[in-house]
Amino acid sequence: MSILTILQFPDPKLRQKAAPVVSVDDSIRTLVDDMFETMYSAPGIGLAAVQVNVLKRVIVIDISEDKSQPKCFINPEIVKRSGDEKMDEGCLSVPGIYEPVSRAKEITVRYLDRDGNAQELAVDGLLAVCVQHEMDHLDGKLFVDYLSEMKRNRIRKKMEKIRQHTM
Ligand code: K2U
Ligand code: ZN
Repeated sequence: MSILTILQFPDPKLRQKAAPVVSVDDSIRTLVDDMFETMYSAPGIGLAAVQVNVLKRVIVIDISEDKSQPKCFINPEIVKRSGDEKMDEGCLSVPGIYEPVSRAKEITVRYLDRDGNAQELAVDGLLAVCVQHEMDHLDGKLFVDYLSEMKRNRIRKKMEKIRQHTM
């Protein structure tokens, strides 16, 4: 297994759109395993393939305290959403920034699991937030896009300054 490099905002590669997975084969399962290892090492509770510069519709999530609930969603689609809830969000591609974002409170998501089986799952709470956050990544959307332009520019400048100092 490998720890992959996580793209950092404002890298334009984070704005790429991922393509559907045609066949859930061993190469996809290796990607999933590498994404879990990368996510746990960050540490984070979610990761989308676009964040590691892979343009496939794959996300991994584990909101448990003890890495006991790994969930992989391939070609995820939200088929039902209800309510709305505001929650502070962070992102491994925008480290150190946490801002409130409104999203659907409950969602039902259809996806393929790591064996290629079709699944449907109704979720709420942090898991629902995370699924929506990661699915945005697959379309090149970041949680900072829900903030004001002024806030987003301030975050962009901060990240660029950090990047210059670490080069
Ligand atoms: O996309 C990512 O970078 C993963 C996020 C998942 C997340 C998004 C929104 C709200 C919570 C989590 C990272 O895990 S952000 C780091 C983090 C870790 C634990 C709890 C909250 C945020
Ligand atoms: Zn993120």
